[in-house]
Amino acid sequence: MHLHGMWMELENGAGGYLPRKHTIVLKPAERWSVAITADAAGRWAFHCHLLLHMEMGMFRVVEVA
Ligand SMILES: [Cu+2]
Repeated sequence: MHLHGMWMELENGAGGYLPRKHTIVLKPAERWSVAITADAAGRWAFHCHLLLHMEMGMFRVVEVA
């Protein structure tokens, strides 16, 4: 999954060192937790890179106001 405009900090259980990512590769049905500091006002795309998945709904707009 790819978030435009802001970093996602991957909560990987490694203490305070959270990898900063724009894109996280997920296996089917896999779940990850991320922390996001919403510090960039605007409308940002949050989506899967597979066109079929985007057409099935894995494309959302994240709005930071
Ligand atoms: Cu996908």
